[in-house]
Amino acid sequence: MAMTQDELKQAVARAARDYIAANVPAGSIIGVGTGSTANFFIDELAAVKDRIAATVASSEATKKRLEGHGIKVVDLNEVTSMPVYVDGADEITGNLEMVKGGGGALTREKIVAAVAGKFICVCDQSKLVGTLGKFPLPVEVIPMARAYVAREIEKLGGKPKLREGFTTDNGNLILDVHGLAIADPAGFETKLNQIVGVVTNGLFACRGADLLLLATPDGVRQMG
Ligand code: ABF
Repeated sequence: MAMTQDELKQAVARAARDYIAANVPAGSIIGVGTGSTANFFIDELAAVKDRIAATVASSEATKKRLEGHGIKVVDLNEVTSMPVYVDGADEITGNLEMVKGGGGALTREKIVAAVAGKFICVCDQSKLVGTLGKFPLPVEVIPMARAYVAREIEKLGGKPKLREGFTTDNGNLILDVHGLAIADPAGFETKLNQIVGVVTNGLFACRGADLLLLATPDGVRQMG
C-alpha cells in the first residue's frame, strides 16, 4: 500500500534522529526547526533526549513542543556552537537551495541555521523541485514598510500578497510573493535583502542545506 505523506514525514524524522545518534557528539546542542516534518522530528528526538545537552528552537511553537517532551530549550544567545540544525522546507532543489517560511518562522529559522555547523533538511519527495518559486516566497517585513517593500518586489517581477491576519513571532508581517521562477536563488536572495524594510526572505540559498534527507516510498535518500 502507498505510504501517506505523514508516513513519509515520520520516516524522514526517524532518519534524522538516527543521523544525530550516529554523527553528533553526545552532549551537543541541537537546533530544531518548525513545521509538521519538524514536529515529527521533535517527537523522535524525545527518544534520544538523554544524549543531547539542550536544543535551540526556531519558533515559539517548536519550543512548546520540545518542552512538552521534557527536552531542554536554551536561548540562542547562550550558545556558541551547535553541530546541526534540523528543519523542513517548502521547496528544495538538487543543489540544496530552499524556499522556507510557509509557517512564518523564516527569520528565526535563518538565524538558528546561521549558528549551526550543518543544516540538515528533512522533507518528503513532494518538496524536491527543479526551479524554486512555485511555492509563494515568504518575505518578512517591518509593518510600516509593507507597501514600499511590495512595490519594490513588483519591480523585481513578483506579485506580493499580504498574509492576512498573521503576525510573526517578531511582531512583523509576511508578504507571500507569487509568480516567481527563480533562476538564480542566491542572487535573488541578496537582492531582496537589499530592500529597506525587509527583515528576512525565505530563500535559503546563500547558505543552503548541507544534507537533504528525502523521504520516498523506496526509503530515505541522502543528498549532499
Ligand atoms: C518550516 O516548516 C518552514 O520553513 C517551512 O515553511 C515549513 C515546512 O513545513 P512542513 O514540514 O509542514 O511542510 O521548515
